[in-house]
Amino acid sequence: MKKFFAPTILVLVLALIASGTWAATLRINGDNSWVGFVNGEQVAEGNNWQQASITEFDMPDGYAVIGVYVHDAEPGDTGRGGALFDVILDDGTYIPSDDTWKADAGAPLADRKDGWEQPDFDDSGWDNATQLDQFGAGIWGFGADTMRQTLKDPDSTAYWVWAGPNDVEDDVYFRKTVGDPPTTPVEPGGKVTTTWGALKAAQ
Ligand SMILES: [Ca+2]
Repeated sequence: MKKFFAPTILVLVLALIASGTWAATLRINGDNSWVGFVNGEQVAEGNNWQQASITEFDMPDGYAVIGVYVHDAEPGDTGRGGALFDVILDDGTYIPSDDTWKADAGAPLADRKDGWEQPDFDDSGWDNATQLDQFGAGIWGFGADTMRQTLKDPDSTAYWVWAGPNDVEDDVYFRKTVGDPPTTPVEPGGKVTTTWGALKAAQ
């Protein structure tokens, strides 16, 4: 009897942890470069628009505040900026970049100090994102085959987005709360566990 006790407790504990912990994946492509945040913590970056950064993270509180910054390297109308990203929750819920995300343009990331990426930041003054072509279409469509090498399982059905016309602003910020936030606001607690964090710790 005794030898079954420890494994049984272990299974029960693991089941409890699993039931209270959501996992999710954040995938970002940006033209030309980007930085991704979960609950105010940097979790991703990239500068090859055809190769998504892919970050897995835990949501111990069942929700998370996602922040995405994208920089267009060509000033003003000399180049068009674009951001394409999605969040996939572990129940299969697919949250694409589209015009339901909040968007704001401003100073480059290094000069922006208003805490825009923090969970408690008030983005009520931001507009909704400008929704451009869906993945696979439009001016970035020619790169879709290469992009699918990283954007698979599931295939992206997100939309390219920006803040305002995408030949004006070059530094654009996006925010959205994903998952199931509590009805009474509570800061998402704990440190975000991500593949990015593991990679940084190993360096
Ligand atoms: Ca530009």
